[in-house]
This record gives sequence, structure tokens and C-alpha cells, in this order.
Amino acid sequence: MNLQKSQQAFEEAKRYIPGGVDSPVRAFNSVGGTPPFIERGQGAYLFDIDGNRYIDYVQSWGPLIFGHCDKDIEEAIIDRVKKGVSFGAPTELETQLAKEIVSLFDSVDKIRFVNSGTEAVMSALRLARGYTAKDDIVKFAGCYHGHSDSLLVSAGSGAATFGTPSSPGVPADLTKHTLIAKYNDIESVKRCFKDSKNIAAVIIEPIAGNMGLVPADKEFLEELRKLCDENNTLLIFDEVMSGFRASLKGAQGIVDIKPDLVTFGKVIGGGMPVGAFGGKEEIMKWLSPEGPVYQAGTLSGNPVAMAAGIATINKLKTNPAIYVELSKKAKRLMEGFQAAADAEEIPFVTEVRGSMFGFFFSDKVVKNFDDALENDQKRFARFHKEMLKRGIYLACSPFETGFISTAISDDMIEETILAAYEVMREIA
Ligand code: HOZ
Repeated sequence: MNLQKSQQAFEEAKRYIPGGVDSPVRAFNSVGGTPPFIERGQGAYLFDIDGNRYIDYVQSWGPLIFGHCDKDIEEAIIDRVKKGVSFGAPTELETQLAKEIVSLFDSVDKIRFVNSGTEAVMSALRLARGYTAKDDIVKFAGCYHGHSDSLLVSAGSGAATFGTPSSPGVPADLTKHTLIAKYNDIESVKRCFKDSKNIAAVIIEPIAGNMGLVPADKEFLEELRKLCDENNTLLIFDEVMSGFRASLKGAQGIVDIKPDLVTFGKVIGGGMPVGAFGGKEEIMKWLSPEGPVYQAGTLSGNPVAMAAGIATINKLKTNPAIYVELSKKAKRLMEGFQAAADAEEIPFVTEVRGSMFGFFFSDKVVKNFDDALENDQKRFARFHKEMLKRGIYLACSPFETGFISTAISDDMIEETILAAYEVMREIA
């Protein structure tokens, strides 16, 4: 595979942008080699500037559930762009998208749009603290909720990839309010409640997608709900990744547990920058201008992002059966990878939730961050590199998640599995 132009582009980018990227994981540091610089996407494929074609299992880290350049979403975006790209004033589009999401999520009476998952979570936490008049929060090791100060503690995703799950520049005065519990371990949460009577919220990815794909057990989430109720603490589900990905109703649609607040991103913008947080009326009315908790943004509810989101959610709502199809493909892909690993006696485990998939080079079922850290990262890096050479674009870290889009055909899945057989043989 020729990556000459990408190599040049990367060197050039490094002169002007730290590490050459605007989000660390994209630099491929954990898998080595040059990240292909992307020229365009079409359907299931990515094309880089050297002319290489890849089957894309990243799909912009989740948003592109209908693949690249889906005609309906593309038309909705182009149509809106012609009418003006930003007003900093209300449009009916915001209400339209809000209505769609509220109608699907029982836990959401009202919602506010922002520009990213980081912003959504940061704002939801401020609201939770304002509403409860408490300061502490509980987060789980390995969960990633964006890079705001309070949450960059024991964080997954890029932070875990680079072995810096906390960051310089985050004052200890702030992080002392963040208590860390162990995913899928209710006793660790009970200990937090014992240590602090000042817990405003427990925040969790109900399907963790940032330490690899690690779903929370239903019983664990039920216990969590109970503990929060007993302690007048809000339960926040971070569904930035799982919202509209795991099912039409996100992780909540699978486990049937209602959080007090939910954060969204990715799919609700159809690939445009977006985030949102929502919840019960009683809590949401604390938000400015209705209430005293301040939160704002010029590009919030941006019309182009709203139009893309509406087109995406409409397509999903009119065809909910696609989740069955996507999940079937994800399962087939993971069964294929598993069989390829088994054939070479390589320790390997997989997970699937809706259109999300994950795998670890490990011999134990991964239930939490400690388990995830035990995966063979060197072998992952070799696997990733060899798959890329064969035109298969997978997330470039074992602490991320893979995504199936409707554009990915059964034949592409089989092609990917064949490549996995070859690669497993090579890395055995
Ligand atoms: N680490 C982010 C997903 N969990 C992706 C960041 C990026 O777009 O590079």
C-alpha cells in the first residue's frame, strides 16, 4: 500500500498542528505508521489522498449510521446551506429535532442542543450540580465523557490510548470532586456514597464505548438507579455513542432503565458537529433562561446540523428494522474475527450491541477498565496495521468501538473476515 502522499501531508500537518491532528487518537501513535489522510467518503468506503480505498468501520466514530454521502442527509444539508449556515437565533428546526428525540426517549421531556459530546456532558453536570446543590460526581474508570476538566480523570478513549487518563492542566481542586468507581461493580459505587454525602450525579456510559465496547450489566444499572434514588443523586446516562446506535432508543431501549439526564451526540447530527442533553422537565427547567443554571453557545442548534439530524432520525424512525440488519452484520463480523483468531489459537473476545462492535486480544471477558487494560495492545497494533494494508479501516486503538453502517454489505463483511483470517495467521 502506497501512503506517500499521506506521509507528506502528515509531516506538513505536524509543522502547524500539534501532533498533526486535531484529536490525538487520529495520529495512529498507538498502532504506529501514518494515518491515511482522507480525500472523500462514499457509502461504506473511505478514499485517501494516495487513492487507496478502505471499508470504513469507524464511520466518523459513530455518526454515519447510513454511511458516507447518504443522499437524503446530503440533500437536507445542501438545502439548508443555501438558506444560510448560522443565525445565532432560534429556528423551527431545533424544535423539530427536539420533538423527535423527546418522542423516542421516555426519560427526556426537554432537550438542549450544543456542539459536541464534551459540551453536552459538561453542561449536564453543571445542571445536575445546580439542581441538587451538591458538588461531587461519580464517574467510572475507563468511561470517557469528553475532555472537560471534571471528567478527565481515569478517562477512556484517547486518554487511555496514550496512557494519560488524567491530564496536566486540570486543577486538583476540581478533580477532588470527581470520585472514581469501577464499572459493573456496585460495591465500588456504594463506597463512593459512603465517602461523600455531597454527590450531585453518577455519570455512566450504559454501554461503554471508550474502553473498547464494554456493556454494563442490567442488574448493575438497576442497582445504580436505586442507589441514586436513595441518595437524592441524579443518574446521567452518557449516550453520546450509544444513542441511536445501540437501538433507536439507545442503551435505555435495551435495559429499560430511566436516567434523570441523558447526553447525546454523533448520530443526532448526521455527521455534523452536534451534542445535546436532556431530561425530566423538573430538572431541565433549572436551565437558563428559564432557571438559574447558565449555559449558552452561538452555534448551538445550528440549522445545518439540525437539518442533518432530522433527516437521519426520520430515516431511522421510518425504518427501525435496520437495527436488526446492522446487528446481524456486526455479529457476523465478530463471529468471523473470533473464528479467525480461534483457528490460530489467539486469545480473543468480542462484543456486539446493535450496530456497535468491539474486540480485545485477551482471554477474559472484559467487564471493566482493569480487564480492558490487560489486552495485548502490541498484537492489536499488528492486527490493525495488517488489516489497513488490506483495505480494512478499523478504529486505531483497542479502547475504541467499531461501527456498522447500512452501506456495509454482506459481501464486504465476508471480505473483511477473509482478511482477518490472513492477518491472524500472520500475527499468531
Ligand atoms: N476518541 C474519539 C472517539 N471516542 C474520537 C476522536 C476523533 O475523532 O479523533
